[in-house]
Amino acid sequence: MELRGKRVLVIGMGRAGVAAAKLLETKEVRVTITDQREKKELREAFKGLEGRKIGIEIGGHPLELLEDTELIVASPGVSPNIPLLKRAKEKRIPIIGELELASFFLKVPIVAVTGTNGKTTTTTLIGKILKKEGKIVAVAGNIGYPLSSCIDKDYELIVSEVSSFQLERIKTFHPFISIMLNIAPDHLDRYRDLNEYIGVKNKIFVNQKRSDFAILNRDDPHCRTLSLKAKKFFFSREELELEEGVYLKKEMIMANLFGRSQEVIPRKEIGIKGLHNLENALAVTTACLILKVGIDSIRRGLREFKGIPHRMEFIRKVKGVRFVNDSKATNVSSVMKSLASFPEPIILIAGGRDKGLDYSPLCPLVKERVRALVLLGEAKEKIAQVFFSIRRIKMAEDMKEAVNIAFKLAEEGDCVLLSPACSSYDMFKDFEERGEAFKEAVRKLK
Ligand code: UMA
Ligand code: ADP
Repeated sequence: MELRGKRVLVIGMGRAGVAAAKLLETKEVRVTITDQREKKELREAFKGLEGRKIGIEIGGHPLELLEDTELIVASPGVSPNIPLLKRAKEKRIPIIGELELASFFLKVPIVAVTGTNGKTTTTTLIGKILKKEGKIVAVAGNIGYPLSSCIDKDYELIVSEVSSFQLERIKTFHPFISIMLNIAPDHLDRYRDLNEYIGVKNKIFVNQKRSDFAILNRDDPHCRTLSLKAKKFFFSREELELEEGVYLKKEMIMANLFGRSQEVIPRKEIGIKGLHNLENALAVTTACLILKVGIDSIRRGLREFKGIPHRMEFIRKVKGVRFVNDSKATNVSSVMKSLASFPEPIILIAGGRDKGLDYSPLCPLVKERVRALVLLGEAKEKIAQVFFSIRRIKMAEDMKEAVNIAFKLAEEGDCVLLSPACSSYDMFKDFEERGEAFKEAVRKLK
């Protein structure tokens, strides 16, 4: 799309919006950026835009902004239901996302990673292995480094974490390799129902051609049945042998790709632990083999990578009680994986902003593994309703109180686990700030 000289409106002055506006300005576009927040909350954004020829409208999104706008770039966190976007739709002004904008200018192959859980872990590990192999690779997207910041740099390849919010607004975005890790209910405060969420996730494949690849989780009912144009490779931790794909056979990761069968690494040598991380490791192996990475680099990467903070992160042991920070578990499905990963009785700290999810699938695991729940945030009453008849529940006002209560409830040999099943935006800037608050409170325990 020729954008030079066009009038483009960017909505949202967070990481994605600022990167998009800067990219557009360098491409000689007449760009305005708008945010609902006030100046004092947008210091970082203003700093990022300093010295640029970019119009700025803050404290709301007046409809007049649409008057001569020819294209809108909306940040992922901006709901399609805000009045400005509804009006723009009526006026048939094209609306795209920052990911789509970046893809107009990207000339290098993209490995795109989506799914409900495991995106950041998988994206990060693929990036690390490719770097080990000497590739000049950007690790970008929903992981926090917008794709718009990758343009006109010397990258040979981009590994991008891709969210449903980003996929919602693509038209031409075209990955060479797409990875779908799994599907479980999430973001049902944004989507009508699970089907709408799945439809958006599937958009990752729509522009792929026969010469592209799709890496799919064979053990996930949704991924198993996808019919695609791209060449499909499955990974599986449940099937003993795949005619084509990467799988677990008697504790050994096996790869059967491009007519070659080989042992990759014994499962126990993988640095990231838990069944869910095994799935991530299988997806990573598949992607790296498609990209012709040497088997030694793959093995080294799988061994050395120990995971990322805020995902089942061990903090410390106090009086025989283990403390684990899983602040990034922002949906029910990821909490299920965490609960299943710990052999010892758990004191579960959960709650935050509800995403329209049903918490009842957690009941069997809560019954089996959880000694007591400590709840906080906007969703605490909703969650308490689900579990009050099966487990002891305590309410907390803030993270410090939650940690103190959990410690009191714990017995020697227990695990206190922060795994919220909710987003963090009711009490914190993001899941990282929530995880840090947990760690701080744990550090202060005597
Ligand atoms: N805003 C408005 N009007 C609105 C709504 C928001 O002006 O109606 C403004 C806010 O005041 C704020 C800005 O928009 O200033 C925030 O935009 P944003 O929420 O899109 O956040 P960014 O900082 O641009 O970060 C986004 C992604 N955020 C979301 O999808 C919510 C980041 O993913 C991503 O790393 C970043 O772009 C770079 O690509 C975060 C995330 O939580 C990690 N993602 C969700 C998830 O993983 O579950 C999808
Ligand atoms: P995402 O970027 O998709 O949110 P992360 O790698 O950040 O994924 O992990 C988020 C949460 O999901 C963590 O709590 C982690 O323990 C859990 N998780 C990671 N990988 C998987 C997976 N493959 N299946 C289910 N849960 C997972």
